[in-house]
Amino acid sequence: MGGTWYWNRYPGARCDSESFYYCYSFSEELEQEWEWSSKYPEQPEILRYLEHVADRFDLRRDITFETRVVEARFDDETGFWEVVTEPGERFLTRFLVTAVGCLSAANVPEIAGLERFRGEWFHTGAWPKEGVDFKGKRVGLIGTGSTGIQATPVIARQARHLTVFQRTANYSVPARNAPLTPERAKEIKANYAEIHRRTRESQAGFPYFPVERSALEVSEERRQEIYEQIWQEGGFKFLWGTFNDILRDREANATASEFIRGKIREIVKDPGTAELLCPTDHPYGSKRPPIDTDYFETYNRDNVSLVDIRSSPIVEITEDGLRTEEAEYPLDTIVFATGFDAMTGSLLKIDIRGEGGLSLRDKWAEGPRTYLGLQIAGFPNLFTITGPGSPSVLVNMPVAIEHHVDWISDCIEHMAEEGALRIEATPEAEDAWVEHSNEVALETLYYDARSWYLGVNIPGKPRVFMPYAGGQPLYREQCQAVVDEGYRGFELRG
Ligand code: NA7
Repeated sequence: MGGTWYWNRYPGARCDSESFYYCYSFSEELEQEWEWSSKYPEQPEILRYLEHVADRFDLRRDITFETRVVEARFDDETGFWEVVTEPGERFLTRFLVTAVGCLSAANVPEIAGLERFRGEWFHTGAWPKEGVDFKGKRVGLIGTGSTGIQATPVIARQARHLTVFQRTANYSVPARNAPLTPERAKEIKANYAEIHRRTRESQAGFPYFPVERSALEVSEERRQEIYEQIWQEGGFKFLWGTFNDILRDREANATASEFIRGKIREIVKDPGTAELLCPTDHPYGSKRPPIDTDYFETYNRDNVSLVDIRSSPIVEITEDGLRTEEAEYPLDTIVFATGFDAMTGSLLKIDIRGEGGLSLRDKWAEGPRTYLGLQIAGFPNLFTITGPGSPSVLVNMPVAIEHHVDWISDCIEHMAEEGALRIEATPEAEDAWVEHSNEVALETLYYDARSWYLGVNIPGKPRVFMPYAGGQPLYREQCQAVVDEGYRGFELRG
């Protein structure tokens, strides 16, 4: 139970969206009875919330655990999907809805020698339930994405020594986590309807009021004041609540990127380490922006060192540690915070076959193609919750998920009313959506980074910008227009 929040139980795992809007909005009772402890809850608390939801709505009886789906085949004649699980059990279903997660297929890089390592190694996205004891250990951590940035300070406090292997320096903004005071919790509970409304109407699913100002229209002094104020507040607001062109205009972005680099140089005492930690090869926000608790501060500890594997790449893992081109690092434990085969990885692990035996792996060989991120031409009655081509990972996830769940449920209900048994995106609608998605992505700075949004982190994966970058309002408007025009772009058959 809990998906992402079941598997990612690495030290420091917590949500980067605030608890009161990283939650479900479908039940007022649930909102009122659940008590969040803090602004950014830790993984165990989110998992407890998801378990509570399952119990409260009596969902467990409808869930089969410990069941890996390996195949799904559409039968042209009967119009049913046949779903096959690992032990070979078969299920027939009219509709197949995938909710396999955008960031669930762990990426353990192929580094020579891992099999002969005598210590222990772990991927953060498949963390052992019993936890890992770092006490007295020399730990190596590979990866400085959101996960590595959350895990570093916590592991550093436990380990004898922590060596962070960094390929790309990353921007990060302090989370400023704090307990939710009873007054704040009360205020939130009194305003949930408004909070949810704002999350649905905003660009990225956060309840902040939209900012209309450009970073380039204010004076240098005012700009610094705004950055400083929101840096002190902390969180994603630095991207969405400072200026409206940080993700669209290189010059505007440069002011935010430089502000963060200035903060890194202020925080990190050793100038050489500070320079290594300063990102210079991509604009802030063009990769998923992490938020942190004491990440940069951690490099001031005596038991933490940073190794630049961009200038001196990892060559191999030995029996006793890790060797780069320049040096060898003896280690007891290696932590891979190396991310995921994002957006398509979990779907393509399943052998999905549509009409005429068409394989999804073949169809997506050059990158994912969908209509609205909800359906794939050639795969009738298959719906993909937060599929590629939808805002998904660019939006606060529960908001994106609930939108899709509602859209899909309404669609199936509409079909029942109409007596339709089959719905399928037309190839023309899919082509137009892919074209539109590419156009809106080109208006942003997302192509300026080597990110998992583009699949660059996985060797051999096609370089395609996978989420929909047009923002929630435009996306929701189009999903609604499609429905209003009688499911335009879909073919419905009796
Ligand atoms: P990310 O954001 O994909 O970060 C993975 C990190 O691991 C990143 O710093 C990578 O460097 C690094 N990496 C990946 N492969 C290698 C190899 N082979 N060698 C060295 N370093 C490597 O994953 P996260 O788990 O941090 O975050 C994923 C999302 O989950 C997050 O954005 C939230 O939405 C939740 P790179 O930058 O590619 O040079």
